[in-house]
Amino acid sequence: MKTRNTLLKSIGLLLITGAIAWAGPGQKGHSHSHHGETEYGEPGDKSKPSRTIVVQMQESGTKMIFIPDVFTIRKGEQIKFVLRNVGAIEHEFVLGTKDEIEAHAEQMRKNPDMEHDDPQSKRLKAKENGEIYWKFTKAGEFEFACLIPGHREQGMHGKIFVK
Ligand SMILES: [Cu+2]
Repeated sequence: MKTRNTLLKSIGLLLITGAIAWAGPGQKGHSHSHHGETEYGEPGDKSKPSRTIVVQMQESGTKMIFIPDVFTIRKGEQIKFVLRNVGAIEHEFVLGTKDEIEAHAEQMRKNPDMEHDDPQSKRLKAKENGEIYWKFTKAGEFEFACLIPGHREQGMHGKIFVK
């Protein structure tokens, strides 16, 4: 009986896989989207020219801040973010839309040890430096923040205007 169930499951899976494959050609218009593309752009390419923006992360009295905390970027521009954690504790830099950052922050509150290892974020220990290459391909208003619980609430967030 067990084998029969497994066999039925396999057939089911095959049917599902087949259905997905079959649906493929219908979405022709979307098949050229770049890997890693988001509403606010796509991972940058180190070998291509980029403008460098240095961002400092630190504690400041009762606050935690990014310096600077507002950037204006031309649509299509690639940015090399040079991140410097000059603080005494760990911080991170996460790019996203406002909604995405908020959803992500909620996840972090539930699972504070969650580490991001994707092209739009970087976690840095005290006194550590890092970099992110990002190409802003779409106009809009975006955010960056440190999502270690409590940090964003204490001021660790900023705005990115892409025009
Ligand atoms: Cu932080």
